[in-house]
Amino acid sequence: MKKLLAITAAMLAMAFSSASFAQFAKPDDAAKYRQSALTVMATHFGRVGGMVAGRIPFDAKVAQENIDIAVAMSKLPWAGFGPSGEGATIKNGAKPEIWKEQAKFKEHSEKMQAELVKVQTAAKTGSLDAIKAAFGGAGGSCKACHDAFRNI
Ligand code: ASC
Repeated sequence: MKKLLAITAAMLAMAFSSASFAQFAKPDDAAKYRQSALTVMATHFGRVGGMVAGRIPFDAKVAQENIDIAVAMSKLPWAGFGPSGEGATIKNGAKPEIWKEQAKFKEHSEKMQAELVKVQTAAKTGSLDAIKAAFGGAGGSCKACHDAFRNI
C-alpha cells in the first residue's frame, strides 16, 4: 500500500511537471528558460549546420544525435513565451508583438518545429545531401521568426 501511494505520488509529480503545465514565478525566470532552451537548440542545430557548410567533417551518427537534440529542445521554449513570460527585465530580444500577435507567433513556432523534423527525417537516411536539402528551410524558419519577433 505504501509502495502504491509512493508510485501514485511520483506519477502525479511527473504529470504536473510536464512542460505544458509550465508557469513561471517571474517574467525573468521565463525569459531565462526560453533563452536556455533556444541556446541549446541553436548549439545542436549549429553543429548540423557546420557539417552542411563543410566546417565540420560529416558524420551521419553525430548529425543524427545533434538534430535529435535540436528537435527535442524545439518543443520547450514556447512555455517561456506564455502570459507569465511577458515583461522580462533581463536582456532579451522578445518584441511585445509576441504577446499581441499570438496566432502569428504560434504559426512561426510550429513551422520551425516542423522544419526541424524534416532535417531529422533527412538525417535518418544518413545522406549529407538529404540533410543539405532540408537544412535551408529550417534555418529560414529561424530567421523568419527573428525578423518578425526579435529585437536583437
Ligand atoms: C542558427 C541560429 C539561428 C538561426 C538563424 C538562421 O543556427 O542560431 O538563430 O540558425 O541564424 O537564419
